[in-house]
Amino acid sequence: LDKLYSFMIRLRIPGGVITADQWIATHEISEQYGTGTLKITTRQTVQLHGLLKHQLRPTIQSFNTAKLDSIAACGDVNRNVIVSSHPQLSSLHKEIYEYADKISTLLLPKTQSYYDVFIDGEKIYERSSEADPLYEDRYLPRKFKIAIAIPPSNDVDVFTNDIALIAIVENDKLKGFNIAIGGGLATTHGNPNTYSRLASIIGFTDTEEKTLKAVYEILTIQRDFGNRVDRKLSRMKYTVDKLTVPVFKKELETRIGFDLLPEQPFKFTERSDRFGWEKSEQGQWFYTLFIEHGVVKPEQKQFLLEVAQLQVSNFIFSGNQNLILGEVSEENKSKIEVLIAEHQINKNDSALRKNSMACVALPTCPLALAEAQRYLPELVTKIEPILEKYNLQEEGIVIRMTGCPNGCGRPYVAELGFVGTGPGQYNFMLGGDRYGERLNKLYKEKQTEAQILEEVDFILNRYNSEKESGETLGDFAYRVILDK
Ligand code: SRM
Ligand code: SF4
Repeated sequence: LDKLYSFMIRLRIPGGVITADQWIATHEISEQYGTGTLKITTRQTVQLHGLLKHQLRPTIQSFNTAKLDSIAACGDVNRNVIVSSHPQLSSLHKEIYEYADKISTLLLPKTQSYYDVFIDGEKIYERSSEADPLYEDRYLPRKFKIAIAIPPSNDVDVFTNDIALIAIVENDKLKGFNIAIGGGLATTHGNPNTYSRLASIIGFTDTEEKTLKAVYEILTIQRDFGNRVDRKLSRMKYTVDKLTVPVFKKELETRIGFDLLPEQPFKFTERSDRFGWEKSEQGQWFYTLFIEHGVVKPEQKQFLLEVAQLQVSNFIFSGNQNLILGEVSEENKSKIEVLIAEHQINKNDSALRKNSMACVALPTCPLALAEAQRYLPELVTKIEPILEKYNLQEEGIVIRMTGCPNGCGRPYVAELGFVGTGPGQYNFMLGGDRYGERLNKLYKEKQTEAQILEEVDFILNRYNSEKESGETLGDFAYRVILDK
């Protein structure tokens, strides 16, 4: 008798947009083959857990029929390309969003084995079986991540990616992208050679051809120079630091055959999602639903199924683990409003909760040392009264938790970050800025819940009485509390 292996499947959805029919398919597949739970990830896609080994092929085949795949959602290849998810914030969203798809396709491994193993040669997408000039016969030394941010929003935490593209828009025209390299968050407890790093901006590209060429060749540099001996030190951030940023840039310019232009000015002024209804310049409506840590609750799942059945919107996953019902016309908006009321979807969640993010951790993640998505809601409930005590309940403080130092919930760019060290214990990270442009620092090691709450009370008390006008908690803590 074979062991009853159970698997997790993660979809590849560049830019995080799917159709209503694809949502219905995902819903049905999760019911038929998974545990019924749908988890929206920090990289704009969904995961299904608890798939038994013999159900893998029918699951992947069902996704394939819905034109969804999980190719390169894991492995030492380029992962899901993410892009700022609020189309109502920029009239150029569609144009910029299409880059996610183009980059994802450009960097897909050419192997046919996914189809051979899971689909039985029955192809929905036509794929060639040519040699793979990018991954060759060795793939990359490690996973690789790319994000595209559309200022003023940094909802994708762009600088935490191996490649960060920042769209530069002037007079309603896309001028090009600032390119940054070498972001990455994971550390390993007890290994001082590992560190989090924000990507360094190396220049600007002003055409699609040049941008795609630069992106592609950055991967070939990592392929050729990355560390293939120690997987703990094999992300591109270490390659960038080993070569140095100027040498990496020089090597890139040699490979692409042109010089990068000087970086262009930009400004991030938000990172969180815009909840509720918002209208785009084109007159379409977008409804952002708060989904705590991406775990779609049963009543939300039923609501979303009924919305999908109306066929009046698409479904957009945000990098903050939330979901946007997009491109709704004026006349169809009221149909969704009826369902919102019927399912009592609008909850009065605090600003802190809406800005919280947690990774999966226990019980499914084999690397978890502590709870995260099952526990952070409880910790937030205990912090809320402290915020009220100091009249800070309107503050959109970014709080994040992960069950281990890999950083899947990006806790190292939170204002209040908690990184699991063991059961019920967390490293308390403090002083990241609100918009994801500064890493936080270790404030207190191995804190229990009681210690965390005591520290939070101490910090919020001082913040309330000593902050400068307009100063965010992260900036205050960095200026005043952290021992630099
Ligand atoms: Fe992650 C491994 C979940 C975003 C850094 N991550 C894992 C695995 C697959 C555990 C494993 O290897 O066995 C987790 C699956 C748990 C489960 O039970 O489902 C897992 N990571 C997640 C997700 C689902 C967290 C979430 O709650 O949303 C995110 C899925 C993203 C996606 O759709 O592709 C997720 N992981 C991230 C991020 C954040 C990001 O990319 O923006 C990071 C930090 C950024 C970075 O890469 O530097 C991240 N995950 C890791 C690492 C450490 C990589 C490294 O550089 O060392 C691992 C472990 C590894 O690769 O060896 C890991
Ligand atoms: Fe698992 Fe650690 Fe990632 Fe959380 S941060 S999902 S515990 S690997």
